[in-house]
Amino acid sequence: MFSVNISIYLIQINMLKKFIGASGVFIIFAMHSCKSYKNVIKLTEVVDTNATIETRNLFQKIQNIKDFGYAFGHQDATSYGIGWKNDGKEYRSDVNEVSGDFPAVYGFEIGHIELGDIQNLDTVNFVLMKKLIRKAYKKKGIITISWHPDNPLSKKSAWDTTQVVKYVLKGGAFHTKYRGWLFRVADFLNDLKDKRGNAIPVIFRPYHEMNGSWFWWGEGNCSTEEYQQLWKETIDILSNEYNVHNLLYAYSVNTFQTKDEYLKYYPGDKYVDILGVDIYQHGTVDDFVIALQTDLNILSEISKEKNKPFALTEAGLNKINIDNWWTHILDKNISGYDISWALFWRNAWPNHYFVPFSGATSSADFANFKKLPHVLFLKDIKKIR
Ligand code: BMA
Repeated sequence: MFSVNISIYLIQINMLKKFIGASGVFIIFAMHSCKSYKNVIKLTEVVDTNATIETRNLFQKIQNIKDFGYAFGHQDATSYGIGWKNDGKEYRSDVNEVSGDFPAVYGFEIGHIELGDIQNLDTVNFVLMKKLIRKAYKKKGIITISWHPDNPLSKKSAWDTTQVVKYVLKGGAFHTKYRGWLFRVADFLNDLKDKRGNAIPVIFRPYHEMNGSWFWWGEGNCSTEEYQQLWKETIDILSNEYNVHNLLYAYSVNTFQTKDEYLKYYPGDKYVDILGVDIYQHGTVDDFVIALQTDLNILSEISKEKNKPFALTEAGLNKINIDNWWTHILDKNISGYDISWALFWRNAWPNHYFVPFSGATSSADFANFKKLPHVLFLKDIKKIR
């Protein structure tokens, strides 16, 4: 109830601004005389102090979602699926074909935008991606973007672990090059506009799984201080220099054992909006369940301490070869936590998919999973503000 009031309040401020033009003095005066102003600011405080109203509203919505359940997300949901690839004319999703509704959360990946390429590292054309982002947003979906930038030194992929972070930082030999990369990222993000020309709010999730050693920004390939500096400089450059104000920032750790491990690379409360964790079932069900319980218990605690929402920012079991995985393994072990969403990885090839397609094992269970009242698909989150 309180959050609804806040949204209305912010909309009123916006309307007032439009009505009285640039005269902020009146607003400040009015605010000072209003006791709840401090609360409004506190609750809608996000990393970017100049974040747009839509971005702040998204943050509020993410916090409200958990009161209803958790939102279901899929990476590249509308870009391709098993046996099809979006040619720009269709709007489909394996999720919709199996369950009768589209995901609530849409993951997109901008790896190779930094190179000025026309398509991302997974061959999704960037013009098409923008179109799909606009469409998902128009339908009231939530957009999250990951970024697997190439190694700036070796020019190989994000998985090339040649040490480079220290050279990318301010004063380093590759800093100018890195700024050029961020310029392209900013250009892409600033071009995400709705019909009215307002920037589409996005949950940006760069430099994820840093506690693993497979990316150039990962464990053992840079120091914790270098990682934190990379994170801060990236945000500062995007927001303060390249005027990107439509982002919430998600810090996303690979499955971990302890609170200390989770916070080892944490760049600070002022630089993180959402706490994330990536957990896949690579081995047995028992191992997966233990990982979910360990990590989500710790994250619940950190989330409360820091007053920040948390999410399962990547998850899945490749090929989902267990009939009742969705209802009996996944949902049973995550529905008791206050996560805002769970995003499942991409349906890339017949041996690399994380959501069932028509006829795949677990399709029937997925349809039942979708029907659970606390599992929120697109039609369900439309109602949440
Ligand atoms: C990985 C795999 C890769 C892909 C990368 C970025 O998990 O799916 O094939 O290139 O994510 O999307």
